[in-house]
Amino acid sequence: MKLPAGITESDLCRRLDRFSIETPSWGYADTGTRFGKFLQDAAATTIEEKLADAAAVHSVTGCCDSVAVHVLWDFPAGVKTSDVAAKAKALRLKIGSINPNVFQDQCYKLGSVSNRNPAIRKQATDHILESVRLGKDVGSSLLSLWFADGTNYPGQGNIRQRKKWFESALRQVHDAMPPEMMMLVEYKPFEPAFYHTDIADWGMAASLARHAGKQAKVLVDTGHHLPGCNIEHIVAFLIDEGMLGGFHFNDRKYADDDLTVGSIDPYQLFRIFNEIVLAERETGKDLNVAYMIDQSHNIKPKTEAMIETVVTAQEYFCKALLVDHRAAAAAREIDDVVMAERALKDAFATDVRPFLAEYRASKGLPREPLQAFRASGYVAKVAAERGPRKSKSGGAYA
Ligand code: RM4
Ligand code: MN
Ligand code: MN
Repeated sequence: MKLPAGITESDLCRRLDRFSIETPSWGYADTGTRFGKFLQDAAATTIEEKLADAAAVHSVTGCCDSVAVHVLWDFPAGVKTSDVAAKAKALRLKIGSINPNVFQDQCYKLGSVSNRNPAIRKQATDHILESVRLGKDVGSSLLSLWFADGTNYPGQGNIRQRKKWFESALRQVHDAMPPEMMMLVEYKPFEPAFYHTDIADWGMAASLARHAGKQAKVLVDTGHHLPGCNIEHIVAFLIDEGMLGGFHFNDRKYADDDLTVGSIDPYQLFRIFNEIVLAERETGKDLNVAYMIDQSHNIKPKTEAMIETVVTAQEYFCKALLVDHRAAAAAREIDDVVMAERALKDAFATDVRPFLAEYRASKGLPREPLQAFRASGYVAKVAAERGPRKSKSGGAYA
């Protein structure tokens, strides 16, 4: 494997040791499209089952000991936060980002914090404030905010008024956060709203985060851009502004498809990691960025899809570590566009899988996480336990 000048294999290993990626509790559950939901016997239903699956993924990959939770789905009435925290700890996991849910209840049909009705705005803000408290209880310092707020028709809402409601809600939440907590503001251009989304892009998210306060940054979900968007450019820009807070990784072809990472455009994933590695090399320190997965595996088995994604993310991060940035910079100095690009292409083309297999073996992990997971029989075991408890009807669209 060709290494960039001045970088050793042990440098790569040390950086990989610090590369971890959070898996989402909802990625282990039965999900679907708006046309329906297909159930898998092995898919998790309760937070206990989701944590068990996350632990199984971590046991073969070694780099995902943190689990994102969605408040409404994971903490229904009767579930105690202290129990969840204790269960996670027993499995050697941490509860990671806290995701409030202000999009599912009937009252949010016309918006949450930008709803015209002050009582609904208050209900939404109170739920997010409750999520801040929940984060404190489970030892999480990340509050991850995604809003479905938007309108379907021109004239339906006063866009500037809604912006002001957003500013004041996020400010209020920010003021309630403990000093170690970070607020991540996620953007999405469309869906479920189809005319305008209140936080449609990274610029709006950055503006709202700045209004909220110093502990607020932008969350880039790789599935939340219009076709053709240059995501790594956004990433580089946000890094330079000190506003990049984290990622929701997934892949897409058309919309917010939530496919496994790298399945459609692995070069894009590599280019994103390349911007991160370049910035880290320039400053000599790791970026403080939360790497998270946000996927919904409707066709693939949940845990296998998660392992695939984690392994792919690790591979492409490793490839980005192979970019000879000095060679690229030297090529730029003489306007040699071809060789500057070549530095990226060479790294991208390198097969890092044998190196990563050795790296895993050196840590007592399986060389091939997916194969080891299949051999463990975990899916069949949990399917036998969980399957009979599930209703076989699936979920209808209408
Ligand atoms: C949204 C967005 C959020 C996620 C929900 C379930 O499209 O990506 O991050 O929490 O889906
Ligand atoms: Mn997301
Ligand atoms: Mn999404």
